[in-house]
Amino acid sequence: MTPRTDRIVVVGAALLDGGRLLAARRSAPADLAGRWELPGGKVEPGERPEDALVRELREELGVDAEPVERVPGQWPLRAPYVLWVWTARLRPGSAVARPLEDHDELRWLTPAEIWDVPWLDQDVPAVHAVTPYLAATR
Ligand code: DCM
Repeated sequence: MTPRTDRIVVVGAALLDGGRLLAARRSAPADLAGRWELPGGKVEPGERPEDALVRELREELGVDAEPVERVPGQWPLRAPYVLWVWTARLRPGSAVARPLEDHDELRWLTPAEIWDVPWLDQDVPAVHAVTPYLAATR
């Protein structure tokens, strides 16, 4: 048997607005429900990760967003998934973010509030990596 070395990239957005970070509470699946994440999802075969990010934010939050920069690092999720994160911002005229598919609540967190929500365990290191970017967008 050949060892499985391929990974499937899950993109996550550090969506920033006015120095706040958007956190999304998952409503499904049951083992993740109630925990908070950087919204995003799986990159489809042949899809650019940045395009997947824009698509996922449109599907999940109803917003028109643009990726700004890749946050260095990658964080293992349940195999074979690995999380890559981009900072992102709302395009002018975008709709207001609202939970549509996999989430039941959203919060725009100030730097002081970042750790007020129970993030998914696997998102915690990514959220740490994102915190320096909050000050930069104020
Ligand atoms: N996932 C995660 N953290 C994120 C985004 C996604 O742990 N910030 C996980 C949840 C799913 C998988 O990645 O197991 C695919 O995400 P989705 O179901 O949103 O496509």
